[in-house]
Amino acid sequence: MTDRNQQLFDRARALIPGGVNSPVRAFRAVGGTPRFVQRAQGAHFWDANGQRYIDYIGSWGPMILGHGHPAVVEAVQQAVLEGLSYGAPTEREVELAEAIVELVPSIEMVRLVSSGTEAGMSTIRLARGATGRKKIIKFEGCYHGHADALLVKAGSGLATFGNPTSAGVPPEVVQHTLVLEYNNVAQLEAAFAEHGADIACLIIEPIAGNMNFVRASVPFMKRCRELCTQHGALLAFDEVMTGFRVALGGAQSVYARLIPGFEPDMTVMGKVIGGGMPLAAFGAKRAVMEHLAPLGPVYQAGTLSGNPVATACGLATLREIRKPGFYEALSATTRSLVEGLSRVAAEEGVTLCGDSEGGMFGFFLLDELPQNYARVLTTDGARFNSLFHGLLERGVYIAPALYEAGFVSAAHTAQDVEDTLAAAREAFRRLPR
Ligand code: KE4
Repeated sequence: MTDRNQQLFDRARALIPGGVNSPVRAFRAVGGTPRFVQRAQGAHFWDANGQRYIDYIGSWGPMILGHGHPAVVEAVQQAVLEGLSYGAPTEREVELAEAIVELVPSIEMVRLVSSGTEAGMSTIRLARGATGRKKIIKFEGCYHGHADALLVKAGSGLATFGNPTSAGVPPEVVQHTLVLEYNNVAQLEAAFAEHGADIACLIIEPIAGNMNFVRASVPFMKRCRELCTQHGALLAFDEVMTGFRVALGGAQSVYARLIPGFEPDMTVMGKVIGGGMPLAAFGAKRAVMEHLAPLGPVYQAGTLSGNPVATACGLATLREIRKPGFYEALSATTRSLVEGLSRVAAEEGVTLCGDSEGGMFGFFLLDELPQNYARVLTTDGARFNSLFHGLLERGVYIAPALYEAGFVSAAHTAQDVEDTLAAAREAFRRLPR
Protein backbone atom coordinates (compact mmCIF):
# COMPACT_ATOMS: atom_id res chain seq x y z
CA MET A 1 0.00 0.00 0.00
CA THR A 2 1.25 3.49 -0.84
CA ASP A 3 2.37 5.26 2.26
CA ARG A 4 1.02 8.76 1.82
CA ASN A 5 2.92 9.95 4.90
CA GLN A 6 6.17 8.99 3.19
CA GLN A 7 5.10 10.54 -0.10
CA LEU A 8 4.18 13.80 1.62
CA PHE A 9 7.38 13.72 3.68
CA ASP A 10 9.47 13.31 0.50
CA ARG A 11 7.68 16.27 -1.11
CA ALA A 12 7.99 18.36 2.04
CA ARG A 13 11.72 17.71 2.43
CA ALA A 14 12.33 19.04 -1.07
CA LEU A 15 10.99 22.45 -0.06
CA ILE A 16 10.96 22.80 3.74
CA PRO A 17 14.09 22.19 5.87
CA GLY A 18 13.67 18.71 7.35
CA GLY A 19 10.20 18.61 5.80
CA VAL A 20 8.72 20.38 8.82
CA ASN A 21 8.00 23.84 10.12
CA SER A 22 9.19 23.01 13.62
CA PRO A 23 12.11 20.62 14.22
CA VAL A 24 10.61 18.26 16.80
CA ARG A 25 7.96 17.21 14.24
CA ALA A 26 10.59 15.61 11.99
CA PHE A 27 10.98 12.47 14.15
CA ARG A 28 14.79 12.96 14.01
CA ALA A 29 15.22 11.77 17.61
CA VAL A 30 13.08 8.65 17.20
CA GLY A 31 13.55 7.89 13.49
CA GLY A 32 10.85 6.88 11.06
CA THR A 33 8.33 8.87 9.04
CA PRO A 34 6.32 11.68 10.60
CA ARG A 35 2.57 11.24 10.45
CA PHE A 36 0.98 13.94 8.29
CA VAL A 37 -2.32 14.81 9.93
CA GLN A 38 -5.37 14.79 7.65
CA ARG A 39 -7.92 15.77 10.30
CA ALA A 40 -8.53 15.61 14.03
CA GLN A 41 -11.58 15.28 16.27
CA GLY A 42 -11.79 14.96 20.03
CA ALA A 43 -8.86 12.90 21.39
CA HIS A 44 -7.95 11.52 17.95
CA PHE A 45 -6.39 12.42 14.67
CA TRP A 46 -6.18 10.57 11.35
CA ASP A 47 -2.99 10.55 9.28
CA ALA A 48 -2.61 10.75 5.49
CA ASN A 49 -3.18 6.99 5.26
CA GLY A 50 -6.43 7.27 7.19
CA GLN A 51 -4.87 5.64 10.29
CA ARG A 52 -6.40 6.79 13.59
CA TYR A 53 -4.24 7.76 16.59
CA ILE A 54 -5.01 8.61 20.19
CA ASP A 55 -3.35 12.03 20.41
CA TYR A 56 -1.25 12.75 23.54
CA ILE A 57 0.44 15.80 22.00
CA GLY A 58 -2.60 17.94 21.21
CA SER A 59 -0.51 20.52 19.35
CA TRP A 60 2.00 20.42 22.29
CA GLY A 61 -0.58 21.61 24.82
CA PRO A 62 -3.18 23.97 23.26
CA MET A 63 -5.87 21.35 22.55
CA ILE A 64 -6.95 20.92 26.19
CA LEU A 65 -10.60 20.52 25.14
CA GLY A 66 -9.72 18.03 22.41
CA HIS A 67 -9.87 18.76 18.70
CA GLY A 68 -12.94 20.42 17.19
CA HIS A 69 -14.83 21.34 20.35
CA PRO A 70 -18.20 22.61 19.04
CA ALA A 71 -18.24 25.79 21.13
CA VAL A 72 -14.73 26.68 19.93
CA VAL A 73 -15.49 25.90 16.29
CA GLU A 74 -18.64 28.00 16.49
CA ALA A 75 -16.79 30.95 18.04
CA VAL A 76 -14.04 30.82 15.40
CA GLN A 77 -16.51 30.49 12.52
CA GLN A 78 -18.44 33.52 13.79
CA ALA A 79 -15.25 35.54 14.26
CA VAL A 80 -14.05 34.72 10.74
CA LEU A 81 -17.28 36.14 9.30
CA GLU A 82 -16.62 39.42 11.12
CA GLY A 83 -13.07 39.78 9.79
CA LEU A 84 -9.70 38.03 9.97
CA SER A 85 -7.47 40.84 11.22
CA TYR A 86 -7.72 44.58 11.67
CA GLY A 87 -4.48 45.87 13.21
CA ALA A 88 -6.70 47.85 15.53
CA PRO A 89 -7.99 47.19 19.08
CA THR A 90 -11.04 44.98 19.63
CA GLU A 91 -13.34 44.18 22.55
CA ARG A 92 -12.26 40.54 22.60
CA GLU A 93 -8.68 41.56 23.46
CA VAL A 94 -10.07 43.40 26.48
CA GLU A 95 -12.21 40.39 27.43
CA LEU A 96 -9.22 38.06 27.17
CA ALA A 97 -7.04 40.43 29.22
CA GLU A 98 -9.80 40.61 31.85
CA ALA A 99 -10.04 36.79 31.97
CA ILE A 100 -6.26 36.35 32.34
CA VAL A 101 -6.03 38.99 35.08
CA GLU A 102 -8.98 37.40 36.91
CA LEU A 103 -7.57 33.87 36.68
CA VAL A 104 -3.90 34.69 37.41
CA PRO A 105 -3.84 37.00 40.46
CA SER A 106 -0.13 37.81 40.12
CA ILE A 107 -0.90 39.56 36.83
CA GLU A 108 -2.26 43.14 36.85
CA MET A 109 -1.61 43.94 33.18
CA VAL A 110 -1.03 41.75 30.12
CA ARG A 111 0.16 42.10 26.53
CA LEU A 112 -1.04 39.65 23.86
CA VAL A 113 1.38 38.36 21.21
CA SER A 114 1.41 35.51 18.67
CA SER A 115 3.82 32.90 20.02
CA GLY A 116 5.46 31.71 23.22
CA THR A 117 8.83 32.70 21.80
CA GLU A 118 7.61 36.25 21.31
CA ALA A 119 6.18 36.32 24.82
CA GLY A 120 9.39 34.96 26.37
CA MET A 121 11.63 37.28 24.37
CA SER A 122 9.51 40.29 25.33
CA THR A 123 9.51 39.25 28.99
CA ILE A 124 13.30 39.25 29.06
CA ARG A 125 13.50 42.64 27.36
CA LEU A 126 10.88 44.08 29.73
CA ALA A 127 12.67 42.70 32.80
CA ARG A 128 15.93 44.25 31.62
CA GLY A 129 14.21 47.56 30.80
CA ALA A 130 12.32 47.70 34.09
CA THR A 131 15.37 46.90 36.25
CA GLY A 132 18.11 48.52 34.17
CA ARG A 133 20.11 45.31 34.56
CA LYS A 134 21.60 42.98 31.93
CA LYS A 135 21.97 39.49 33.38
CA ILE A 136 19.35 36.77 33.30
CA ILE A 137 19.28 33.32 34.86
CA LYS A 138 17.76 30.29 33.13
CA PHE A 139 18.05 26.57 33.84
CA GLU A 140 19.46 23.68 31.88
CA GLY A 141 16.65 21.68 30.31
CA CYS A 142 14.18 24.56 30.32
CA TYR A 143 13.09 25.95 26.97
CA HIS A 144 11.63 29.42 26.64
CA GLY A 145 11.33 29.73 22.86
CA HIS A 146 14.05 30.42 20.32
CA ALA A 147 14.94 34.06 21.03
CA ASP A 148 18.72 34.47 20.81
CA ALA A 149 19.27 35.40 24.47
CA LEU A 150 17.57 32.19 25.56
CA LEU A 151 19.33 29.71 23.26
CA VAL A 152 22.03 28.98 25.79
CA LYS A 153 23.25 25.73 27.23
CA ALA A 154 25.08 24.93 30.41
CA GLY A 155 28.76 24.78 29.67
CA SER A 156 31.33 22.52 31.24
CA GLY A 157 31.26 22.65 34.99
CA LEU A 158 28.30 24.25 36.68
CA ALA A 159 27.15 27.84 36.40
CA THR A 160 28.31 29.23 33.10
CA PHE A 161 27.62 32.24 30.94
CA GLY A 162 27.19 32.47 27.25
CA ASN A 163 27.39 29.06 25.57
CA PRO A 164 24.98 29.32 22.61
CA THR A 165 22.98 26.19 21.80
CA SER A 166 22.47 27.34 18.25
CA ALA A 167 24.65 28.41 15.36
CA GLY A 168 24.01 32.00 14.41
CA VAL A 169 23.91 33.20 18.03
CA PRO A 170 27.13 35.13 18.71
CA PRO A 171 28.59 34.58 22.21
CA GLU A 172 28.25 38.32 22.81
CA VAL A 173 24.47 37.99 22.57
CA VAL A 174 24.30 35.37 25.31
CA GLN A 175 27.16 36.63 27.48
CA HIS A 176 24.68 37.86 30.08
CA THR A 177 22.67 34.63 30.23
CA LEU A 178 23.66 32.43 33.15
CA VAL A 179 22.61 28.78 32.97
CA LEU A 180 22.18 26.89 36.24
CA GLU A 181 21.19 23.35 37.09
CA TYR A 182 17.47 22.91 37.79
CA ASN A 183 16.69 22.16 41.46
CA ASN A 184 20.25 23.02 42.53
CA VAL A 185 19.84 25.36 45.51
CA ALA A 186 23.55 25.68 46.27
CA GLN A 187 24.33 26.80 42.73
CA LEU A 188 21.42 29.25 42.78
CA GLU A 189 22.66 30.83 45.99
CA ALA A 190 26.22 31.07 44.69
CA ALA A 191 25.00 32.75 41.48
CA PHE A 192 23.04 35.37 43.38
CA ALA A 193 25.90 35.91 45.83
CA GLU A 194 28.20 36.71 42.92
CA HIS A 195 25.86 38.44 40.45
CA GLY A 196 22.76 39.40 42.43
CA ALA A 197 22.97 43.12 41.83
CA ASP A 198 23.18 42.60 38.05
CA ILE A 199 20.37 40.09 37.59
CA ALA A 200 17.30 41.46 35.80
CA CYS A 201 15.29 38.26 36.03
CA LEU A 202 15.31 34.56 36.66
CA ILE A 203 13.13 32.71 34.15
CA ILE A 204 11.98 29.19 34.91
CA GLU A 205 9.53 26.54 33.80
CA PRO A 206 7.89 25.78 37.19
CA ILE A 207 7.13 22.26 36.00
CA ALA A 208 9.65 21.63 33.25
CA GLY A 209 7.78 20.10 30.33
CA ASN A 210 10.82 20.53 28.10
CA MET A 211 12.59 17.93 30.21
CA ASN A 212 9.52 15.70 29.85
CA PHE A 213 8.09 16.34 33.35
CA VAL A 214 10.37 17.64 36.12
CA ARG A 215 8.97 19.56 39.07
CA ALA A 216 10.85 22.38 40.76
CA SER A 217 11.20 21.22 44.38
CA VAL A 218 9.47 23.38 46.99
CA PRO A 219 12.77 24.34 48.71
CA PHE A 220 14.25 25.27 45.34
CA MET A 221 11.26 27.34 44.29
CA LYS A 222 11.18 29.06 47.70
CA ARG A 223 14.84 30.06 47.28
CA CYS A 224 14.19 31.33 43.73
CA ARG A 225 11.49 33.61 45.16
CA GLU A 226 13.51 34.70 48.21
CA LEU A 227 16.72 35.41 46.30
CA CYS A 228 14.93 37.36 43.55
CA THR A 229 13.19 39.46 46.21
CA GLN A 230 16.39 39.95 48.21
CA HIS A 231 18.41 41.10 45.17
CA GLY A 232 15.71 43.05 43.33
CA ALA A 233 15.53 40.60 40.41
CA LEU A 234 12.20 39.68 38.79
CA LEU A 235 10.99 36.08 39.04
CA ALA A 236 9.52 35.13 35.65
CA PHE A 237 7.38 31.99 35.37
CA ASP A 238 7.35 30.54 31.90
CA GLU A 239 3.85 29.04 31.93
CA VAL A 240 3.52 28.70 28.16
CA MET A 241 3.06 24.95 28.72
CA THR A 242 1.73 24.84 32.32
CA GLY A 243 -0.58 27.86 32.15
CA PHE A 244 -4.26 26.79 32.29
CA ARG A 245 -2.91 23.25 31.64
CA VAL A 246 -1.87 21.99 35.09
CA ALA A 247 -4.55 24.04 36.88
CA LEU A 248 -6.88 26.92 36.07
CA GLY A 249 -4.43 29.28 37.82
CA GLY A 250 -1.40 27.59 36.24
CA ALA A 251 1.61 26.14 38.04
CA GLN A 252 1.89 29.30 40.15
CA SER A 253 -1.42 28.38 41.81
CA VAL A 254 0.03 24.94 42.61
CA TYR A 255 3.11 26.51 44.25
CA ALA A 256 0.94 29.09 46.06
CA ARG A 257 -0.73 26.17 47.84
CA LEU A 258 2.68 24.77 48.82
CA ILE A 259 4.43 28.07 49.65
CA PRO A 260 2.18 30.55 51.50
CA GLY A 261 1.93 33.88 49.68
CA PHE A 262 3.97 32.68 46.71
CA GLU A 263 3.65 34.45 43.38
CA PRO A 264 6.03 35.22 40.51
CA ASP A 265 6.66 38.78 39.31
CA MET A 266 6.13 38.01 35.61
CA THR A 267 4.30 35.26 33.73
CA VAL A 268 4.74 34.02 30.17
CA MET A 269 1.69 32.29 28.66
CA GLY A 270 0.74 30.58 25.42
CA LYS A 271 -0.71 27.36 24.01
CA VAL A 272 -4.01 26.88 25.93
CA ILE A 273 -4.89 30.59 25.88
CA GLY A 274 -5.00 30.45 22.10
CA GLY A 275 -6.92 27.16 21.99
CA GLY A 276 -4.87 26.12 18.96
CA MET A 277 -4.65 29.49 17.25
CA PRO A 278 -1.49 31.66 17.25
CA LEU A 279 -1.88 33.52 20.55
CA ALA A 280 0.42 33.98 23.56
CA ALA A 281 0.82 36.60 26.28
CA PHE A 282 3.03 37.97 29.02
CA GLY A 283 1.90 39.75 32.15
CA ALA A 284 3.13 41.28 35.39
CA LYS A 285 2.31 43.91 37.98
CA ARG A 286 1.29 47.31 36.60
CA ALA A 287 4.56 48.94 37.74
CA VAL A 288 6.53 46.57 35.50
CA MET A 289 4.17 46.48 32.50
CA GLU A 290 4.02 50.29 32.28
CA HIS A 291 7.61 50.26 31.05
CA LEU A 292 6.23 48.88 27.76
CA ALA A 293 5.59 51.00 24.67
CA PRO A 294 3.58 53.10 24.09
CA LEU A 295 3.68 54.04 27.81
CA GLY A 296 7.34 53.42 28.46
CA PRO A 297 10.71 52.97 26.75
CA VAL A 298 10.67 49.15 26.28
CA TYR A 299 9.62 48.53 22.69
CA GLN A 300 7.47 45.55 21.73
CA ALA A 301 4.95 45.21 18.87
CA GLY A 302 3.18 42.75 16.54
CA THR A 303 1.01 42.92 13.42
CA LEU A 304 -1.20 40.03 14.49
CA SER A 305 -1.03 40.59 18.24
CA GLY A 306 -4.50 40.08 19.74
CA ASN A 307 -5.78 38.75 16.42
CA PRO A 308 -9.63 38.72 16.47
CA VAL A 309 -9.97 35.08 15.35
CA ALA A 310 -7.29 33.87 17.78
CA THR A 311 -8.86 35.76 20.70
CA ALA A 312 -12.27 34.26 19.83
CA CYS A 313 -10.69 30.79 19.93
CA GLY A 314 -8.88 31.51 23.20
CA LEU A 315 -11.94 33.01 24.90
CA ALA A 316 -14.13 30.06 23.88
CA THR A 317 -11.48 27.71 25.28
CA LEU A 318 -11.23 29.61 28.57
CA ARG A 319 -15.02 29.61 28.91
CA GLU A 320 -14.98 25.80 28.80
CA ILE A 321 -12.05 25.20 31.15
CA ARG A 322 -13.56 27.53 33.78
CA LYS A 323 -16.62 25.31 34.11
CA PRO A 324 -16.93 23.58 37.52
CA GLY A 325 -15.25 20.17 37.67
CA PHE A 326 -13.20 20.60 34.49
CA TYR A 327 -9.77 20.11 36.12
CA GLU A 328 -10.98 17.44 38.53
CA ALA A 329 -12.12 15.32 35.57
CA LEU A 330 -9.05 16.14 33.47
CA SER A 331 -6.66 15.34 36.33
CA ALA A 332 -8.43 12.03 37.02
CA THR A 333 -8.05 10.93 33.40
CA THR A 334 -4.38 11.92 33.35
CA ARG A 335 -3.69 10.13 36.62
CA SER A 336 -5.44 6.99 35.40
CA LEU A 337 -3.16 7.00 32.36
CA VAL A 338 0.08 7.49 34.28
CA GLU A 339 -0.84 5.06 37.08
CA GLY A 340 -1.95 2.55 34.46
CA LEU A 341 1.33 2.86 32.56
CA SER A 342 3.29 2.30 35.78
CA ARG A 343 1.17 -0.74 36.66
CA VAL A 344 1.41 -2.34 33.21
CA ALA A 345 5.16 -1.62 33.01
CA ALA A 346 5.69 -3.34 36.35
CA GLU A 347 3.61 -6.33 35.22
CA GLU A 348 5.79 -6.56 32.10
CA GLY A 349 9.05 -6.14 33.98
CA VAL A 350 9.81 -2.71 32.55
CA THR A 351 11.33 0.04 34.71
CA LEU A 352 9.11 3.10 34.39
CA CYS A 353 8.05 6.00 36.60
CA GLY A 354 5.68 8.84 35.84
CA ASP A 355 4.08 11.97 37.19
CA SER A 356 1.28 14.32 36.24
CA GLU A 357 -0.40 17.59 37.20
CA GLY A 358 -3.79 18.48 35.71
CA GLY A 359 -3.73 17.62 32.02
CA MET A 360 0.07 17.38 31.69
CA PHE A 361 2.10 14.23 32.28
CA GLY A 362 5.47 12.64 31.78
CA PHE A 363 7.03 9.22 32.21
CA PHE A 364 10.61 8.01 32.26
CA LEU A 365 12.22 4.63 31.65
CA LEU A 366 14.05 5.23 34.94
CA ASP A 367 13.55 3.89 38.43
CA GLU A 368 12.92 7.30 39.98
CA LEU A 369 11.68 10.68 38.83
CA PRO A 370 14.63 12.82 37.66
CA GLN A 371 15.28 16.17 39.35
CA ASN A 372 17.33 17.73 36.55
CA TYR A 373 18.25 17.51 32.88
CA ALA A 374 21.44 15.48 33.34
CA ARG A 375 19.40 12.78 35.07
CA VAL A 376 16.71 12.81 32.36
CA LEU A 377 19.44 12.17 29.78
CA THR A 378 20.53 8.98 31.54
CA THR A 379 17.49 7.39 29.87
CA ASP A 380 18.38 4.75 27.28
CA GLY A 381 17.33 6.60 24.10
CA ALA A 382 17.14 3.49 21.93
CA ARG A 383 14.82 1.88 24.49
CA PHE A 384 12.57 4.97 24.47
CA ASN A 385 12.55 4.99 20.67
CA SER A 386 11.48 1.35 20.62
CA LEU A 387 8.62 2.18 22.99
CA PHE A 388 7.66 5.22 20.92
CA HIS A 389 7.35 3.16 17.73
CA GLY A 390 5.66 0.29 19.54
CA LEU A 391 2.95 2.71 20.62
CA LEU A 392 2.79 4.52 17.27
CA GLU A 393 2.28 1.25 15.37
CA ARG A 394 -0.64 0.53 17.70
CA GLY A 395 -2.32 3.91 17.16
CA VAL A 396 -0.97 5.79 20.18
CA TYR A 397 0.81 9.06 19.46
CA ILE A 398 3.14 10.36 22.18
CA ALA A 399 5.89 12.98 21.84
CA PRO A 400 8.63 11.85 19.42
CA ALA A 401 11.34 12.76 21.93
CA LEU A 402 12.07 11.54 25.47
CA TYR A 403 12.47 15.08 26.82
CA GLU A 404 8.95 16.21 25.88
CA ALA A 405 5.83 16.16 28.05
CA GLY A 406 2.49 14.55 27.20
CA PHE A 407 -0.96 16.11 27.23
CA VAL A 408 -4.42 14.73 27.96
CA SER A 409 -7.57 16.54 26.84
CA ALA A 410 -11.10 16.64 28.20
CA ALA A 411 -12.05 14.54 25.18
CA HIS A 412 -9.87 11.56 26.23
CA THR A 413 -12.16 8.82 27.55
CA ALA A 414 -11.64 5.82 29.81
CA GLN A 415 -11.76 3.74 26.63
CA ASP A 416 -8.89 5.77 25.16
CA VAL A 417 -6.87 5.12 28.32
CA GLU A 418 -7.74 1.42 28.22
CA ASP A 419 -6.73 1.20 24.55
CA THR A 420 -3.50 3.06 25.33
CA LEU A 421 -2.61 0.66 28.15
CA ALA A 422 -3.30 -2.35 25.94
CA ALA A 423 -0.97 -0.89 23.27
CA ALA A 424 1.63 -0.09 25.93
CA ARG A 425 1.55 -3.67 27.24
CA GLU A 426 2.33 -4.98 23.74
CA ALA A 427 5.02 -2.32 23.23
CA PHE A 428 6.62 -3.11 26.62
CA ARG A 429 6.82 -6.79 25.63
CA ARG A 430 8.80 -5.81 22.53
CA LEU A 431 11.35 -3.68 24.35
CA PRO A 432 14.90 -5.00 24.12
CA ARG A 433 15.62 -6.91 27.36
P1 KE4 B 1 6.31 28.82 20.77
O1 KE4 B 1 7.17 29.94 20.24
O2 KE4 B 1 6.71 27.45 20.21
O3 KE4 B 1 4.81 29.11 20.66
O4 KE4 B 1 6.55 28.71 22.37
C1 KE4 B 1 7.86 28.53 22.83
C2 KE4 B 1 7.83 27.91 24.21
C3 KE4 B 1 8.08 28.71 25.31
N1 KE4 B 1 8.06 28.22 26.57
C4 KE4 B 1 7.78 26.91 26.79
C5 KE4 B 1 7.77 26.39 28.21
C6 KE4 B 1 7.50 26.04 25.70
O5 KE4 B 1 7.24 24.73 25.95
C7 KE4 B 1 7.52 26.55 24.39
C8 KE4 B 1 7.25 25.66 23.19
N2 KE4 B 1 7.14 24.26 23.47
C9 KE4 B 1 7.50 23.38 22.38
C10 KE4 B 1 7.37 21.94 22.91
N3 KE4 B 1 8.44 21.59 23.77
C11 KE4 B 1 6.65 23.59 21.17
C12 KE4 B 1 6.77 22.52 20.12
C13 KE4 B 1 7.70 22.94 19.03
O6 KE4 B 1 8.77 23.54 19.28
O7 KE4 B 1 7.33 22.63 17.86
